[in-house]
Amino acid sequence: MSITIYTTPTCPYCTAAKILLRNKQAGFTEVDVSTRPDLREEMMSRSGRRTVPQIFMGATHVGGYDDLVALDEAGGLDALLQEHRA
Ligand SMILES: N[C@@H](CCC(=O)N[C@@H](CS)C(=O)NCC(=O)O)C(=O)O
Repeated sequence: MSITIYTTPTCPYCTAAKILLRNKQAGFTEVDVSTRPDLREEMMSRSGRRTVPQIFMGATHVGGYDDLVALDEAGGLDALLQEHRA
């Protein structure tokens, strides 16, 4: 199961989310939706949201950066990452 993060290059929340994941040594696939309306559509259809970032762990939708931080603060992120480590 892999981690996917939909991003755009200019989005500070995307940068912050990637830093948090990297700090936890979590590998991820980045999908830049800035020039790909089809992939933005895929992101919106999978997440029901239009903002970036949108983070998925396998099929599980974590949400955006705020959701990632909230999950971490609640103690749930490390366990989820453990499940999705390659
Ligand atoms: N609370 C969200 C904020 C995300 C957000 O505002 N992203 C901006 C780019 S940095 C965005 O997608 N703006 C476009 C829009 O609001 O439609 C999160 O933590 O992920």
